[in-house]
Amino acid sequence: MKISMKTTSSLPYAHAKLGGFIQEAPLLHNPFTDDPILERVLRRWMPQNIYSKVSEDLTKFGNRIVTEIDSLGRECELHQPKLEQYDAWGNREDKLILTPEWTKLKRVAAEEGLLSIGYDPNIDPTWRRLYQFSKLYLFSPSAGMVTCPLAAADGAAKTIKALKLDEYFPEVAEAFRRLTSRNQGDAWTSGQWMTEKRGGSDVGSGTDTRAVHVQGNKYLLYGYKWFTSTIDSEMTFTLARPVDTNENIIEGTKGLSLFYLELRNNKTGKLNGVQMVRLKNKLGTRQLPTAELLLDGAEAIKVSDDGKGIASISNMLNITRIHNAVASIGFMRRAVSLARDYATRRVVFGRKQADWPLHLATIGKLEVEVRACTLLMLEATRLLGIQESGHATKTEQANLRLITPILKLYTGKQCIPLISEAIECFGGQGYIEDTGLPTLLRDAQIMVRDNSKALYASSVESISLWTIVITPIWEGTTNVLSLDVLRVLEKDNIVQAFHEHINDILNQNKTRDCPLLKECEEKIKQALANLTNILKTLSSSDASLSGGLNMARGAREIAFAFARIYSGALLVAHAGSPTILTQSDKETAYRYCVEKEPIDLNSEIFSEKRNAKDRAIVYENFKEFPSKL
Ligand code: UCC
Repeated sequence: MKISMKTTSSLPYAHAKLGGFIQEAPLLHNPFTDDPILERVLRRWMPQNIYSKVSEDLTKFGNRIVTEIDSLGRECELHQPKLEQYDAWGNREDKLILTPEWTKLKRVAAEEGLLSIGYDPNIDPTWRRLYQFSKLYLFSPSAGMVTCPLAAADGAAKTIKALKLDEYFPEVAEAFRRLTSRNQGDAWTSGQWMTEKRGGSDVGSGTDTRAVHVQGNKYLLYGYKWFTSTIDSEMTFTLARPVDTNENIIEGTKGLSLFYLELRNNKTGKLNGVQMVRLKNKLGTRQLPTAELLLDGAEAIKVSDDGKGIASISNMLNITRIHNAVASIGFMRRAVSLARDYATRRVVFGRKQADWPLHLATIGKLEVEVRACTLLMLEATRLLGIQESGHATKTEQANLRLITPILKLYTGKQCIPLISEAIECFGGQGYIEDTGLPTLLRDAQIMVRDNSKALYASSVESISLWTIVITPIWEGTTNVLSLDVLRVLEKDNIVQAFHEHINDILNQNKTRDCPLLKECEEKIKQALANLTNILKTLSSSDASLSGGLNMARGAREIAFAFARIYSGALLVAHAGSPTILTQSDKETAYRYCVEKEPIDLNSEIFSEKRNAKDRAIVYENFKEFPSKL
C-alpha cells in the first residue's frame, strides 16, 4: 500500500486559529419580492391601478427593510429602554430613556404611512387596509417591536372613528390627526391600558381603577395599571369605574367606561398624574417599554356611555388582534425565508440541504402553513377595508367579526412550533450564541454584517422567539379568544353567513377540472357540514340532543375548525385563479386541505362526562385533589 506523506506545512490546521471553513450565513432578501404569494394575491384582488402603486411601494419598502430598517430593529433589541425615576437630587422624574433607533423606527413608521395608509382619504377605502397590513407584515420582523405602539395607535384611531369621538371632543380630534400623521415630528402613537393586578382576561372583574368626576366629561383617574406597553406613547384609551356622588361604584362589566387621556401635559411635558412604578422584567419584547403605572389623579375624558367601556374598547381590541396576527405571520415568513435561503448555502453529507428530500419536505410543511396563515390574514384585512368603505354586505360584516379572533388565535398558536422547526433547520448553529441564530429563540442579538453586500451575514437574529411567544398571549389568550368565537356564534345567522362566504370563495376556483382542487373542495365541504352539524347539536334546546354536551369545553376545536376551513377555501380559490396560479399553489392547497391532519370535531370533545376524567389526569398525585369543577 502506498502511503502519501505530507509535509507539516501543508497540514490544513497547522497554523490555523479558526480552521479553514467558514459557513456561509443566510441572507435577508427583499421581503416583498421574496414572498411566494403576497404579490400574486394583491394582483388578483386589487384593481390594476391600485395594485401597480401598491406593489411599487412595497418593493421599495422591502429594499429599505433590508438596507436600513432591519438593523435599526436589531439595535432596539440590543439596547433596551431604561427608566430613571429620580434625578440626582431626589426629584421624581420618571424619565424614560429610549434608544435613538427606537425613535428613528417610529419616525420611519410614520413616514412610510404604516398607520396612516389605513385612513388616507386619497387611497380607495376598500383597499387601503389590505395595503397597510401588507406593508406592516413586511415591516414586522424587522421593526424592533415598534409595531406594538403602532398597533395600539391604529386601534385608537379606529375607536375614534367608530365612535365618532372626533366629532364630540376636540382633543380627541387632534389626537386622531396626529395618530394618522405622516409628519415625523408630529405623529403620535397610543397605549391600550387594560390590564390591572387581577389580570388582563376578565377585564370586567379585574378593573379597579376609579374615575372621579370633575366637570362635564372630565374625570380624575386613580388606579394601578399592571401591564402597560408602549408607555412612550403620547395618549391612551383606558377603562375605569366612575364613582357616583355617594362614592359608590358599579361592579363588573356594567360599571366600566372608556376614558381618553394624554400621558404628558403638552405644554410642560410633565406626566399627567401618572407615575411609572417600574419597567416590567419580561421574558422577551424587552425593546418595548412596558411598565406598571400608578394613576394618581390622571386627568381624563370619559368618551363612552356609562357601562359601555368594554364594548367601546372592543373596537381597539379587534384591530390590535389583527396586528397581532400580522406579527405572528411576519415572523413565520421570515423564519421560513431564512431557512430556505440557508438550505442553498449549507452543504451536509455531500449535498446542499436543499438537495436533501427530507430537508425540503420539512421546509415544505412550514411553507404550506405560512401560506394558509397569510391568506387568512390578507382576507381579514380585505374584509376590514370593505367594512370601513361602507360597502360591506351583512355576510361580509359577520365574517369579519368571526375571522378576527380566529385569525389571531390560530396564527398565534401556529407560529411557535413553526419557528421552532425553522430554527432546527440551522442545526447546532441555531443553538450557538455568536452565530446570532439563538435569537430565533430569544431577544439576544449578535449581528455579523457583510458590508460589501449591505445585507446581513446572519440575518436570522432579526427573529426572537420570545417576541413570538407573546403573540398567543397578547390581545387575548387562545382560550379567551375561542370563547369570543362562541360570543360571535350567538348572533343570528352567523353560521349561515359563514357557509355562504365559504361557498363564494370556493366558487372563485376557476380551474374546476383540476382533480387536486376537486378533492380539496370535497374535504372543505365535508368539514363545513361536520362543523355545522355539531354546532346545531350543541346549541339545540332539545336536551336529548345537547344533554351532557358543553360547547365551551371544545371552544378551541371549534375555533380551529373555522380557521382550517376558511384558510383551506382561500388556498383553493388562490390555486384556482388562472391568471396568477402556479403548480405549487395547487399542491399547497392539496397538502393543507387533504393531507394535513383534519380537525376531528366528534361530540366526545364536548361531553361534560370528560370533566371528571380530565380532572383525574391533570390532578393525578396532586396534594389537594379538587372535588369538582
Ligand atoms: O392591552 C394590551 C396590550 C397592548 C398592546 C397592543 C399591541 C399588540 C399588537 C402586537 C403587534 C406586534 S393587552 C390587553 C389584552 N386584553 C384583552 O385582549 C382582553 C381579553 N378579554 C376579552 O377579550 C374578554 O372576552 C372580554 C374582556 C371582552 C370579556 O368581558 P365580558 O365582561 O365577559 O364581556 P361581555 O359582557 O361578553 O361583553 C361586553 C360588551 C358586549 O357588548 P354590549 O355591551 O353591547 O352587549 C360584547 O358584545 O363588549 C362586547 N364585546 C365585543 N364587541 C366583547 N368583545 C368584543 C369584541 N371582540 N368585538 C366586539
